[in-house]
Amino acid sequence: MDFKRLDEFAKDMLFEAGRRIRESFSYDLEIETKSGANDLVTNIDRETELFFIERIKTFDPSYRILGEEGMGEKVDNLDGVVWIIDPIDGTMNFVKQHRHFMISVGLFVDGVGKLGYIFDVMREDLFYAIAGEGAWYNDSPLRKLQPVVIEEAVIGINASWVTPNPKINHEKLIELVRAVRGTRSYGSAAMEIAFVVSGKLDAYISMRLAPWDIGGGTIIAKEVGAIATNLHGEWFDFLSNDTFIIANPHIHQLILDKYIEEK
Ligand code: 2AM
Ligand code: CA
Repeated sequence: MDFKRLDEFAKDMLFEAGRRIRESFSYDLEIETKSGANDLVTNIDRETELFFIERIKTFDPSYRILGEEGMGEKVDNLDGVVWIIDPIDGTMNFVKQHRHFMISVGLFVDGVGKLGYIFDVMREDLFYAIAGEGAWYNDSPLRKLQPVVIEEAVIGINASWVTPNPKINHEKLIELVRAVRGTRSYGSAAMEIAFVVSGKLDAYISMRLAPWDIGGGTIIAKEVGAIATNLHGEWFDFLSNDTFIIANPHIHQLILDKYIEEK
């Protein structure tokens, strides 16, 4: 496969999707809730996913699309070429802040990640990777992650996991919050992953992420030496939701061993 050509195709598609989303602020958003009051979707999420499906199917009708909004065919395996897409990651930020939301795209061939993109729509900032060739932030190559110790780490975590919750021992996470230099919470998993692969964060942890939240980011992670696993230290099937950690390789195992205790 010609990944250079696919990379150019993917970037054109992302930049145009970004333009459309930015223009959408001039008309009304239709906002609905999905699984709960803080799980939002808008007409723009759906329209953007449809735009990707139309573009990709025009490029090659055999390609399949696994998108958050389920606007394409049902995808229950990763045979052949599958694009895993979140048209807007951080929908609450999109709705409330008009910034801090990303488009996340991963191209998988027979289940192996080949091209990964995280696009910050309002800043027009692109983090991306071509498997085996490297990763970039716009035109600048991303470096391999440099060693970091836990005391100097800045980690991304949502405050709700540090309160009593059914998924994880929050007391241990409090110890982690005390051990590190600082914590951040941006409200877009793809943005936090983009920050880890570019060294702006040293780890990001979530109890509940879907394939489209992490598909593109895990491909970029491999190129810079960031380690992405579920909280058991395992790789993902990219078809179901899972727990998630991406971290600098020097602290990934330490965080799992010392600070993570799932219920
Ligand atoms: P979204 O905006 O695409 O829904 C917010 O903390 C992060 O978690 C966002 O990346 C958000 O993605 C994701 N998220 C929110 N609700 C989710 C759910 N029910 N399952 C998986 N990821 C979710
Ligand atoms: Ca989304």
